[in-house]
Amino acid sequence: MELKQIVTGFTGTENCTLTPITNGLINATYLVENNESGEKFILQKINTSVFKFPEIITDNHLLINEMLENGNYPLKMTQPKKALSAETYILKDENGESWRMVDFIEDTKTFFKIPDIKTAYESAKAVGCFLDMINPEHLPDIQNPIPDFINFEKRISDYQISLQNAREDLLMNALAEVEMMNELLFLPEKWIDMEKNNLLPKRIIHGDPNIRNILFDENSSPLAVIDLDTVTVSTILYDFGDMARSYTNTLDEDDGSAENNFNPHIYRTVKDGFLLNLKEKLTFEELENLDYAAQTVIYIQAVRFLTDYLNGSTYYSTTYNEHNLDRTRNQLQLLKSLREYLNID
Ligand code: GN1
Repeated sequence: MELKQIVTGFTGTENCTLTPITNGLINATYLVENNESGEKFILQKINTSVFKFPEIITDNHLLINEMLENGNYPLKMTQPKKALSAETYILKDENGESWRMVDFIEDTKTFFKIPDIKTAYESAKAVGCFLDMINPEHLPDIQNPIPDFINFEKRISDYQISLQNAREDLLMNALAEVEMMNELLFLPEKWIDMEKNNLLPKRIIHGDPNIRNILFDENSSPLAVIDLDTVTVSTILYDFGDMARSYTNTLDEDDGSAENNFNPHIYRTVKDGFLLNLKEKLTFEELENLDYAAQTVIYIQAVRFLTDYLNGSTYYSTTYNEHNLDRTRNQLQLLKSLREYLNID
């Protein structure tokens, strides 16, 4: 019922066909097809327990688009759509849920895993190009959509609180993972120190450049970098690390089977693609710490999944009890394999 009102609020008619799209772990997404005009849109219910101020998302999105439009950006961008009824990009339904719409880019596909080396290179190049174009103009105007999203000190303290409060059975299931977290705690500690000592320049970053957030054409060439919800000001090492984390994984993110799930060729390629536009612009510390960043962002992602598991899985959408534990295992296996490749212990 509410959905019809929302669709009408954006398109002017309730005569639309809605198809759910399962891609992200946070927001609910639908493809909306206007049966009268044939136009297509993407409609999302914003998870407001994560994004407390949804307006920030569209404010940032519009600023990013402005920067891309002013540059020679070779990729497409999505445009937020204003509601017809009000001067706003966010509509609230009668349950207080927040909705936003962006236009739909035709003839695209997405991947959950990188299919081959070429796609890895082109995707990393696309993200590098995106980051190059959105810096540094408007840096002071970008708002932080999720407080402490990239605050690793807070991530670790949240994890420690979850350990103290976890149900006994969940804790017992995760003993091996908790042990590995303890052994590698020095990874985020170094990051926290570098930030405290201002060694990492502040830049506008994407915040979630995983493979699911790139749209490809039929030849698997990147067409658009999407999902600008997490755009914020932080270190660019986060984006490199998250991209490396997502692209090098040979398994689905929730496949916890103990195998080597890291692809070293893709890792080297991702670095090359990422640095193509950015190499001359990054500082010595940034360039020196790419391998370290990849490890640390994987570690933090594992911490986030494990924290959620121990808290009873309230943050990430899950379809079975051990889902977040499998995701944790997948990340820790990836981290172990990356460290083996880098010849560390
Ligand atoms: C979430 O929204 P989605 O599914 O693209 C998460 C990312 C994680 C990712 C792990 C706002 O991304 O930070 O890296 O899951 N987004 C948020 O798959 O927490």
